[in-house]
Amino acid sequence: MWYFLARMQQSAKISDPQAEQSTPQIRVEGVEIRLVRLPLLEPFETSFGKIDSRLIFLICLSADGLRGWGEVVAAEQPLYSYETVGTAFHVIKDFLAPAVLDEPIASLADLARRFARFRGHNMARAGLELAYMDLLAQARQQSLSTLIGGERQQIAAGVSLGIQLTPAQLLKRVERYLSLGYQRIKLKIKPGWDIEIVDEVRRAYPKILLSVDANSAYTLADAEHLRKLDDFELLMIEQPLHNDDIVDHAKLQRLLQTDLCLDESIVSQRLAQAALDLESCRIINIKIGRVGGYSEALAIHDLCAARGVPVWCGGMLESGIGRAHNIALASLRGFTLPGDISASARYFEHDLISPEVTVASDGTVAVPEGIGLGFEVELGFIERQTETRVYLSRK
Ligand code: OSB
Ligand code: MG
Repeated sequence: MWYFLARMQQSAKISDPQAEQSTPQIRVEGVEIRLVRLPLLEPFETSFGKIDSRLIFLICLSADGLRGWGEVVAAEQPLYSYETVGTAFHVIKDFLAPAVLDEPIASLADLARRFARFRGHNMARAGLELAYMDLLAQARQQSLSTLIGGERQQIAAGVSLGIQLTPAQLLKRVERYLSLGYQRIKLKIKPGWDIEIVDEVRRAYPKILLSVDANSAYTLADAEHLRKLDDFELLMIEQPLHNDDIVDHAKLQRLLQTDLCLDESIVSQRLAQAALDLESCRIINIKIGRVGGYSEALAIHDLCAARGVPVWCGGMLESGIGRAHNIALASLRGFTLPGDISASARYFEHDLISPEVTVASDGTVAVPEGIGLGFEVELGFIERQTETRVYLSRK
């Protein structure tokens, strides 16, 4: 009961970050879009495909001499979701940026309301919400974490390991990240790369926090096969079934002991609520991009906290700019499981922020206390890597 009351008070703070401190309205003068190519140190393979670089989609909002940064996490191909760099570019340029530039922004809720009439394109809207929140944090001289009511000084780091050519290569990577202190290992699985490799990793490391992520590679007809995963004491099985399903997942959850976690299916607070009502999962992965920004991510966090459902912060192979936002989000009290938040060096030779994100030997990432993102944005490096730059301003 005590805990519940504490949560209720905190929710009130979270859902209206400006309730306790007045903020000047933010009059956005320009929306800059930059597409920045960043090679990955290693290719990343999931059940839906393999990539060896990211085209990082940055948004920079300017207002009153301040610059707020956000990242659109869409990929180049519509494989994880229907959004792409191209669709996000179109939707931002033609619909969302004009709504941002229209009138001074009073609050996060005001911004979310302007976007509410548009359907879908969550990653595009999230990019603008992120940049706005960085601006707001700077205007209030606060860190992003403080702005949203974060309580943790450190967050638990996990790593998501892609499909490898051989089980031996996978084991080598598991060993590497465990020796670096990572608190949870997640294995990407697909038919043909599942039971045997989980068995091998589990036998080598009987005690670690281990989970799997199928990115929708199975159907309910595979239930008997997936039941074999119950033997390995997994922390969770992430998104085994179709990307927009919550009904079959509920049927599958009833057949499994292992907790299911939904990623792709949870695109809004409404769907999170429906999935919890249906008992489609017992854990939720919150990705700010997938759910359309901070307003929705905070609402899902609050919903899950009120229902005692653990959440964790997912990743989309973001640059340090998106990662800084993920770190802030994961500092909220309800993020009780290690996230897919890894060091910059796990992804890139050179990140877009300094200092780079590092994981301490105890497997934690420090939540920065500096204003805004809490990291410097490496403008010179961004400039050198920029493939496309577009500046939108009020007509
Ligand atoms: O399903 O969580 C996923 C990366 C791209 C698209 C989808 C996913 C992922 C990851 C990587 O698992 C998480 C990360 O380290 O950023
Ligand atoms: Mg996932």
